Amino acid sequence: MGEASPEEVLDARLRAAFGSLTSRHGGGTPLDDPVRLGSTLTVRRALALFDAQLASRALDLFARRLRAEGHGYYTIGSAGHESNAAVAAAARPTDPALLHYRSGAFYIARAAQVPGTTPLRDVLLGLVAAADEPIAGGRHKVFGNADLAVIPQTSTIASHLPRALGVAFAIDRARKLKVDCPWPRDAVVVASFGDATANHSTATGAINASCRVAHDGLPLPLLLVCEDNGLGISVPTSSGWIEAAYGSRPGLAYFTADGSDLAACFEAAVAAVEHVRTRRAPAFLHLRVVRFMGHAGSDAEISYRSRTDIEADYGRDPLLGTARLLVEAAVMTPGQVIERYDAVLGEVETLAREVVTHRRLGSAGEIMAPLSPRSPERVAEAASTAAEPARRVDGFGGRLPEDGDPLTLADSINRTLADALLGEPRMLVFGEDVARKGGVYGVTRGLARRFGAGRVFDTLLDEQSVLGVALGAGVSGLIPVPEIQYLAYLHNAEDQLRGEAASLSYFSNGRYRNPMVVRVAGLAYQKGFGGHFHNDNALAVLRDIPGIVVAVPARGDDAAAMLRTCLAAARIDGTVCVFVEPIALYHSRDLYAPGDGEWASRYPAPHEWAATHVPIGVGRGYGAGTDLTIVTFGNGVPMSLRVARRLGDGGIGCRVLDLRWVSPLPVEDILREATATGRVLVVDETRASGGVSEGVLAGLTDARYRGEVARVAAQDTFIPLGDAADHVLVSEAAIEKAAYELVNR
Ligand SMILES: Cc1ncc(C[n+]2csc(CCOP(=O)(O)OP(=O)(O)O)c2C)c(N)n1
Ligand SMILES: [Mg+2]
Repeated sequence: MGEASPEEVLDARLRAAFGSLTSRHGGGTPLDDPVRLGSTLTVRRALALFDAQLASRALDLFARRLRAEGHGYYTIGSAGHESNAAVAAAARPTDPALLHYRSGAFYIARAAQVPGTTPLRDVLLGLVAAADEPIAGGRHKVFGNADLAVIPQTSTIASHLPRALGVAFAIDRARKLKVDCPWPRDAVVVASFGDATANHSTATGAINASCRVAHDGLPLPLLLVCEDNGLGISVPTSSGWIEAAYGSRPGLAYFTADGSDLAACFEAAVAAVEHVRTRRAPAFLHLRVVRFMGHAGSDAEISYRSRTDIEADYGRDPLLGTARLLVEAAVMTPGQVIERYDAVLGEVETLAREVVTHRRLGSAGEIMAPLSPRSPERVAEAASTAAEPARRVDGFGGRLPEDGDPLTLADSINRTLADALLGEPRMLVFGEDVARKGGVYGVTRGLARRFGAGRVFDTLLDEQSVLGVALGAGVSGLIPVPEIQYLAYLHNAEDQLRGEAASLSYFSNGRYRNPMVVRVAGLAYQKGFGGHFHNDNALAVLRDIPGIVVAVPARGDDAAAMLRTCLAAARIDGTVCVFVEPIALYHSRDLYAPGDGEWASRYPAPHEWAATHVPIGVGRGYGAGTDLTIVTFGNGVPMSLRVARRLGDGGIGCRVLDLRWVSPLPVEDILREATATGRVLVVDETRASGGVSEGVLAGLTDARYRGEVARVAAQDTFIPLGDAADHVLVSEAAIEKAAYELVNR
């Protein structure tokens, strides 16, 4: 006989412990009596929560069995954490919840409050990656359900906490702005996570931001639930650390309970939820729990934990704790407890046998369908619709931008944001320095004054929190337009875009979306502020995120149209858009010669918006020369246009294609323009390795383009300070030289 598996051991220990409880005779304790003297937990509720706890445990046992049989793909369980069911009982099923992967009993207890739900089946479908699993559709094993207000999480620990902050922020902000929100006005956000996770910078950043918002007197109804089992896989969390770190934070009320005592957990959870709901202020609920069966199916915890420690945990099994409560209240006998446990195991077994027959995802098309849906016609229509004329006149203080002088890139973005704020009451503009200062480059100047601090506001200095507010606002019915001050400072928060924003629709089969347009000031060549971090010229990190749209406008009129497109795509399709604004072009007016004004552009009036609409993935052509096609974007556009004029003077006819969108690339335009001349020079201000030109060349290769190709791109380096930058960036001289070489091949 082989050694017993961890699940067999846990099951046997629990049965033995149930059996050894001292039976109290009596029975018939009224269902509405307290389960323990002085407790607010009634017998009725304790029984319901016990069912959720038992069911969660049964799912963990069957997750392992399904894995062993080759049907299941996930074995991280909730065993030992099941007192989190009490948190669900203390909250409402309409309170948005972002759950730890061990919050299974919470999920089941919440579902039990909503008629018609099938939580056990949901979880089992997730374990076997069935295509009809109700949230991720077989794309991931998560706790999520739009009917239960459970927003699904990724596996990246702590990455849901900035979003939780954002959802909490959005509830009261939406009410203040009188716009619709999917969550009730007095909702509380519940976000659970582990003790090791509580140390992650993403967690500490989000918790710090919550404290700060509360400190500033703004509403932030967020309940942070730390399910502290004392371990992060194999690494212990020092004893007392969670309480030391979070027990006395400004603005953060601290509650704690022993996770083996359901009544104590319920009371603490009720107090914590009450605090958050009535005061609209954050709280930290610290549940001290144990973890059974190691971290996951393959983890042999005996290699890093002592037998004594492992042994001691069995005495703190929350299922045993609840059974003891019920037996001591003479609600059940030990025999009845075991009968109940067996009944739940039987129920899960029957469901498990059934779910393995369900269909799995069957094609790339099916898998990718919810990634980033697009409805170009509806987007075009929405992008062409402005606020009422009278509102615009009022909003622009009587000076409509279309009646004024031609505008720079920066001013066009400013007017477009104003127009969008006028037309879309759900839209928010925020970031570091965007409000009072009006942005480092003045792009958001005047917007805070005109639209008020409720809609245009400064955030604290934490890009993860900036994007987290956007994630939470987007999923709460608002249209966030966060600003990242410089491209180089997106990187420390990039996972909020990649792991969270871009993946939400995918991992929720389109049930949740987080529309947003992230404005990022970026790219090189700016003279005011030198060095790499203000001249970051790399976009690879954005281009490889599935589903997102990355726009790089080079001139004012394009910026206006493209920003309207991005905002419309966010509203209509829930698209995650990144709008990269070339800093060096913000204030350019001239193209060929000082004073020519050729890089400024008239702001189109609303009746012209439809005709000037720029769809996602459509570039802009300049010229019709037949000798050479220059494919470029951003700062490369004015440089290439100047070179093209000089080449023209030398008898070489050029056409220039501005990609405008670096993701998705305008592949059709590239091919058409390339074929027209048979010679393509890609002018790429991003780096040779990982830069945009790689995508352009791959697009040409994929389409079996047979003509001549060359490229100029920036060096594979960081950008140095001062004029030394010119040695590593693409220059007009280099473009011109490469053009001659290509034409003379
Ligand atoms: C950002 C990140 N780093 C590493 C991991 C790998 N990982 C998964 S769970 C885990 C430990 C988490 O411990 P804790 O937060 O205490 O939760 P527990 O599993 O103990 O409930 C780690 C390191 C991850 N998922 N995400
Ligand atoms: Mg832990």
